[in-house]
Amino acid sequence: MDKPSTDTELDRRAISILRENEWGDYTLPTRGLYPYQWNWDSMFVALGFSEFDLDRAWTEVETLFQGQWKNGMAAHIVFRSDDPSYFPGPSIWSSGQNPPTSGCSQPLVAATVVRDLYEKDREVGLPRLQKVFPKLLMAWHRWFHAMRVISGGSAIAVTHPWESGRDNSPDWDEALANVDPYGVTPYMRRDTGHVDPSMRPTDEEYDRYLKLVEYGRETGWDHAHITREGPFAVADPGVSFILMRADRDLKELAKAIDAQDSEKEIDTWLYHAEEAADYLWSESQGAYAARDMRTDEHADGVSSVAFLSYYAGISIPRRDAKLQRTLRRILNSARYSLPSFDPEHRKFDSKRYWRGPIWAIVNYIVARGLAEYGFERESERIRLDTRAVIRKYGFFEYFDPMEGRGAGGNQFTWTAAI
Ligand code: 9WN
Repeated sequence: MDKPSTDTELDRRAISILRENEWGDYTLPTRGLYPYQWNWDSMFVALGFSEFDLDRAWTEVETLFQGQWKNGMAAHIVFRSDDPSYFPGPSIWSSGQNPPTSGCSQPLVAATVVRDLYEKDREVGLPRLQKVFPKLLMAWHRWFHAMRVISGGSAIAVTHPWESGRDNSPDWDEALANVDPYGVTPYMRRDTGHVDPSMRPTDEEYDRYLKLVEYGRETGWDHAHITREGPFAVADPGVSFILMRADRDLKELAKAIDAQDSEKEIDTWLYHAEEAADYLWSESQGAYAARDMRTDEHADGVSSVAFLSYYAGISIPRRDAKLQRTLRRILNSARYSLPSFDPEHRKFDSKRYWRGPIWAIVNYIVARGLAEYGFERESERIRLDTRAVIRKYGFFEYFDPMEGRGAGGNQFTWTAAI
């Protein structure tokens, strides 16, 4: 691929990747590797489109909700066809939905993006906001707060690593080790036919991912049951902080359309935000860390999503001093920021997916939160490093934080969107 050398060229190339990956009213994460609509990918894509085609941006949001379940969940993948180049496809998930979807959700960046689109042009945005608001609020946010909370607690669980969007993060290692893969139906991976296997999750992880899908399917996708009783439930700083931010943005949207009852309901969710953050805080690591809800054990390493607390609107001075020290240590230990996992940890792997590589979308939201709290230097460093690796290597799915090199899929939509 041509390597763009100026920002204008970089922007032009980014726009053409968004256009090339359009698939009618929605956009593929990249051709070949991911032939369907993915939930949070689409929302970042909408943000990218909003820079030059606001109408198309709203359409991207609207199509995601075609895959919304009656119980409110916006699924993590919407399958409008059955493409043999991706596994697991619609028949494995067997969701019983039309269009077919996967059986879990993904980080809820939607309300934040919808607010951004609305703020770009309120007149154009109002009728579209009014239509999408009940789906977002009445349904999806409420689904998370009802179905992914274990009664008596405030923490938000993910019940499949795919729901976190950070599939093979070390954050799941201990909890995943407790998922017994015995008897998983034999299958053939497709991802490793597109991408170097050393950059992807291992077969042992895949067996467990599939076992969790089989478990969900056997319950008839009873989400409350899966959260309460299933083999995997981990409180994730990523999903939790992104949801907190989305709740705050949803509240502003409720004000914009004068939905007072909704505002009150959102307040009841926000009331538990600090408590949910408390559950994630690990004093020994000086950071927010994933926590297994079956054992109450914290993951023993720091992921980049730990620093999304600012984006979430959570700032607790006695913790923030420590969190900033941890952030500085991590920034100093990689040539390019922000590694998805602590480079000084024994589990760090600079090339393997969510165990070290840089992801432009996470960089964007972490940097946005840091800037909002006045950490301009750190935020700017993350922004410039993101641009530097893209400029040097191209619009890859993720990047090696030590060498900067791109990895995974290329011509990647969300990287172009950012
Ligand atoms: C499983 C599409 C998706 C992203 C996820 C990323 C990866 C899928 C996979 O690709 O996950 O959902 O098959 O590897 O981890 O965040 O949404 O880009």
